[in-house]
Amino acid sequence: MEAALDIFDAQWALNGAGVGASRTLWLTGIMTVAGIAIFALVMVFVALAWKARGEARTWWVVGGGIVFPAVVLFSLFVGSTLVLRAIAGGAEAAHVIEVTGKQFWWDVVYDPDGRAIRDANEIVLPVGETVEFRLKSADVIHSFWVPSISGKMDMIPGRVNRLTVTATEEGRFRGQCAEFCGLAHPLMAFEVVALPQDEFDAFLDGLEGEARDAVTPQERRGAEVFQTAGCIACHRVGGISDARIGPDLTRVGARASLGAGMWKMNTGNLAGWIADVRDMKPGADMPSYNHLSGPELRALVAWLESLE
Ligand code: HEC
Ligand SMILES: [Cu+2]
Repeated sequence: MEAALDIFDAQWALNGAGVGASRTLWLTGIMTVAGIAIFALVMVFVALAWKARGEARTWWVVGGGIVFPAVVLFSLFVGSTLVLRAIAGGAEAAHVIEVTGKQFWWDVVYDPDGRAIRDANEIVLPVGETVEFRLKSADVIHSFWVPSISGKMDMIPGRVNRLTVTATEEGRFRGQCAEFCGLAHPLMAFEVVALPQDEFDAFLDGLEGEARDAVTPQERRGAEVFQTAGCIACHRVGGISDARIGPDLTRVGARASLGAGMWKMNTGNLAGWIADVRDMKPGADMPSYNHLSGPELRALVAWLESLE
């Protein structure tokens, strides 16, 4: 079984694929260089104070050991506060995306005040536009983090935290829950897809409304199994069911990953997920369906894959 995205490639704070990430990277560079230079200078001060005698020694100690660090720390504090403010935004956002952390996956609503288009575990962004994330939690504290694009922000039950983000490069990036939230916490990831504006608009239009109809007899059989096996108690599929206990599956077949950024989306993994979810993602709050017959499982998987 193949994992979804390569962590060392797609979840990397040094990519600088977003405004927040680039500024943080820049600040990290300044802090590192300044840190090394200051360390060297302070060592020089120590040596000078060591050699000096009487009043001169006091001056080196007070100047090099108190005044100098105070000035340096204050400047770095001002610099990082400015960067933090720039990152935290307040900027007028072109789009709002609401993301709710749940044990152990992500509920996504585009344009929550308007069209309220639902999805899960994959977040599509328009490149070059400011996006305001409204971050919530349905259970415990999670933390929303896409290192290549932006800094992290906690998701706290009963609160709405805002994070303004601008992706500056097209691509596929990995996000990860950054606050221990239970057994499957390290397996609570997601994918961010940064697309040109027109493709983003087309994506949203395609996602709105009902799922694609079942066409082949096998797909129709799969849609039936989805209802009789009880999946509808937890999952929404536009036009078929409206439950919100588990991830929205209206376009599950179009997602690149399965199990909240964990596995590659493909036939084998999808069948394995349904038949034995506990094995695919220990801690996932979904029952295993190992009692489904082979043909039932194959039909169900064929239908889910057709939902794009
Ligand atoms: C009791 C509620 C519940 C039932 C019933 C249920 N699921 Fe789930 N399902 C979940 C939860 C919760 C998750 C998220 C697990 C995680 O990633 O931590 C999930 C995840 C999934 C995913 C992965 C989605 C993604 O984007 O990664 C698929 C596919 C899925 N379920 C299919 C099914 C099918 C098919 C059935 C019926 C045979 C079913 N589920 C029944 C709760 C349920
Ligand atoms: Cu979490």
